[in-house]
Amino acid sequence: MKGIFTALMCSFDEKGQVNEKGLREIVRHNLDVSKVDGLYVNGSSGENFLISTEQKKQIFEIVKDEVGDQVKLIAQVGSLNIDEAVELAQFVTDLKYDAISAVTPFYYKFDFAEIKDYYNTILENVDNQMIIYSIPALTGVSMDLQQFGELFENEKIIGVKFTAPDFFLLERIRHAFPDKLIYSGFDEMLLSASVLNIDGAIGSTFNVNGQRAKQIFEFAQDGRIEEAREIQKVTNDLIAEILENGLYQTIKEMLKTQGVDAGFCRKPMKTLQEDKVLKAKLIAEKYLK
Ligand code: SI3
Repeated sequence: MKGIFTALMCSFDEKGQVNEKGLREIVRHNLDVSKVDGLYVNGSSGENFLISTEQKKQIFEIVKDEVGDQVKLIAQVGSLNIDEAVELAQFVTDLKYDAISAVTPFYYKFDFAEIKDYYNTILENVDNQMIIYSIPALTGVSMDLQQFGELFENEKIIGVKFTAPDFFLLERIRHAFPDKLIYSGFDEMLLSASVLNIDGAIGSTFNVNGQRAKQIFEFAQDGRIEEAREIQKVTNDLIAEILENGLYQTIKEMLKTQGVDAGFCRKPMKTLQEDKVLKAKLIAEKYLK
């Protein structure tokens, strides 16, 4: 379960329906070109919070069918509707996903006891292992070291996807829980997290920049920091341009330049205007081989 996991994008058609052919092509690009170690399915980058339960299931099925046992698969099943989270957790466990993950419950200001109950309830109903998805900037939910420790008391919780720029907390978690898996979630901070001895990373830009992400992670593990830093620099030039142009839309347009039918984003995400589509093509030309 260690290594570079792409936070998989999904191809949608203009009406917002899953484009199966395009989704399979995105998967293949990640496996055959980027050669990542695994896929994180139906996370933020998969526009999970914009789609129906049936669409989530459809995506989980297509991805598993395309991947088989080639790489590890983590299914993000978190939902404010806990019945949906349990239903999806059972669904992907039957499909033989290697692990489940769930975003911390958001929107309502849940207290920690409620958050803990959410994870334990999902896990009581499923025979699988869980990776907590912590992304405070989007959920507003921050947890401290002691709270992570309390969640980790459940042995089925095997790790955390840590998407926060708090390297003090990251180091403390690493030190306190050497046996739990820590995945970094900010691609632009991959090297900084890697030197703290994380187990892997999960990111959206790996859909187009997976090879460089693998190099950064592997160089850092080998102590080849200067080489890793050079690649992180190019990576961050790329990420800065992607963020300025529109994150998910730009990654999709870049994938299209590689012959991948990456489709559109779901509303309310906007469709890029022609000038930004052109800019995405220029970014692809500059950074993709
Ligand atoms: O769940 C997911 O799709 C992710 O793994 C999200 C991941 O942490 C990304 N965060 C968001 C909000 O998209 C990052 O990969 C992020 O896009 C990247 O670091 C650029 O800021």
